Amino acid sequence: RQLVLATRNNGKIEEMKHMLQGFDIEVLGLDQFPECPEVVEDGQTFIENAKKKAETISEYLQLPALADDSGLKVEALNGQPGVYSARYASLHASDEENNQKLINALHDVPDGERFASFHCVLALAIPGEETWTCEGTCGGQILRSPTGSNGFGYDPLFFLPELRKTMAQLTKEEKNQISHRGQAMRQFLTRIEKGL
Ligand code: ITT
Repeated sequence: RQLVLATRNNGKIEEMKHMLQGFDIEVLGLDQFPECPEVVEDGQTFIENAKKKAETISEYLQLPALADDSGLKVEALNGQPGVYSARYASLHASDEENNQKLINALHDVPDGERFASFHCVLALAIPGEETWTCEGTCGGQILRSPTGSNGFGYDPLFFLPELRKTMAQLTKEEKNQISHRGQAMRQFLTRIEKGL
């Protein structure tokens, strides 16, 4: 059973591969298919973008493809950056640039009002079949400065009050147990018991 991970984000790839360990699946990456088309993420929702990424890659390679569209919704910013999380500061922004923009945007927001949630939609496209999707979310608060060096993206600013740690202070196992992506991946693993 082959599965292409339809993402170029190394942070996502590491977390997804970790959860696919021990399953009877040959996991392939887009780096093995340099001729694959770039997918333009022009959807207004995580679901639209996840489907588009999975379906484009699956149709092109004629293989099952799993895509992840995810991001951070900040309450005080009316849900921004949302689907624009990867390009919040600019089109090819680094994680550090995006984090700095978020710190600046929330400068005047008091400590009790810094709620945010991570969202992850997974889409599984199989040639000739209807695309399957699922979703995971995880709530927390946005800090004023980064803490921790694990994970990726907004993890160093995302504080989990119950654990009194940021996402970036968790190991990969700990993050997968609670994260938006971990929750979605567990649904995906249940789905593939029915076959790929
Ligand atoms: P692909 O489209 O190739 O998968 P991407 O990085 O462009 O890669 P998205 O459009 O889904 O992916 O953007 C997701 C962004 O949301 C990501 O770049 C991070 O900034 C943020 N993000 C998603 N999951 C995260 C996580 O677990 N921890 C921290 N930040 C996360």
